[in-house]
Amino acid sequence: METIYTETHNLRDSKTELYGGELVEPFERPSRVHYILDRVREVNLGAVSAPIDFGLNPILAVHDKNFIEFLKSAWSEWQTEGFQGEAMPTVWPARRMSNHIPNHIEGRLGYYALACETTISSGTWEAAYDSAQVALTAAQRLQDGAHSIFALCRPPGHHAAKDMYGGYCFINNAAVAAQKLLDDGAERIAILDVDFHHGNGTQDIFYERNDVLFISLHGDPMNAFPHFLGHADEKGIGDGLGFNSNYPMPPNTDFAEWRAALKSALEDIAEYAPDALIVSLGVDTFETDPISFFKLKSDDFITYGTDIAELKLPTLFVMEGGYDIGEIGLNTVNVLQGFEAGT
Ligand code: OKP
Ligand code: ZN
Repeated sequence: METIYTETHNLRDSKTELYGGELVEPFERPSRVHYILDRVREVNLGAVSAPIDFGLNPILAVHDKNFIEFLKSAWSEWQTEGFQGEAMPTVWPARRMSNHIPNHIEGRLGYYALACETTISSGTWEAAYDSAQVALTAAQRLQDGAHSIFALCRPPGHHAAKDMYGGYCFINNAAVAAQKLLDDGAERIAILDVDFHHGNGTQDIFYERNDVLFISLHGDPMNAFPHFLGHADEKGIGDGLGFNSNYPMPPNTDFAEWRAALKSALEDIAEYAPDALIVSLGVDTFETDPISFFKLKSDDFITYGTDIAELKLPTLFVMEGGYDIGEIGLNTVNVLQGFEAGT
């Protein structure tokens, strides 16, 4: 399997994350991808190739233009204010407040953020832009006939909605890739989100549409980030009704229970008969992930990779989360090798 990768991700190197009331070194850090790339090379998974630049239009096909303009200019606006730390919101349009978009950067941060742990700092936009180009290049490979492809995206994307960033995400890489496949002739795309966290951004983008089936397996939002989306009763609206499925699961969910949800999701995908499958691949379901509460073991990642291959669909793996950095390479590449073993 070929991997699409660019070292530009290193430009996303923020120094702070608000966690437990402290500013800590971010869990989502450059070394995550270094460990994954090391493992890709160690097992000779396949070629590692640079992305092609598809420009801004495919990003604007799923994101709000003013939101993208905001992401581009936020860091320089913040610096212009003379602030010394990284950019983070301190105020939100909470219940019963106005939805006018403020002029001041502090107001616009609150308007466009869905969470405040994720700072904007030097290089954030450049890295997020290239992360989307990695996903777009991977989509192009599927269009060119590849059966599977690995988009080693960083920063991740699945929490980014049409006009919201947060949860370490800025541009929704999986959604941008799905929209490219549709715009270039696909009729139906399925997105399977196996990251520990609910893919609220992807759900938001496609919630009223039936040309993308979105299915997410995740920690119950009653107990886990993003806390305000990802319940089982969110089924889509309008044309999208029946094309969104959530499988929230409780603390300490083990692989047997998780795999039962996966099997149900795979049946729904098979019935939908998409032209291609996009897997939002987060390995923060691992038993020792520092911010998550599922109990998957390293070998389980091989097993479910093989399960996914049984669909026999052209498959694009998009990297999302995973924060036990010592094992992130093993667990991620286990999914890809499991998939290849089942192909
Ligand atoms: C991004 B991705 C845990 C706080 C969690 C944000 C998590 C973002 C996860 N106490 N904060 O889905 O892996
Ligand atoms: Zn996650």
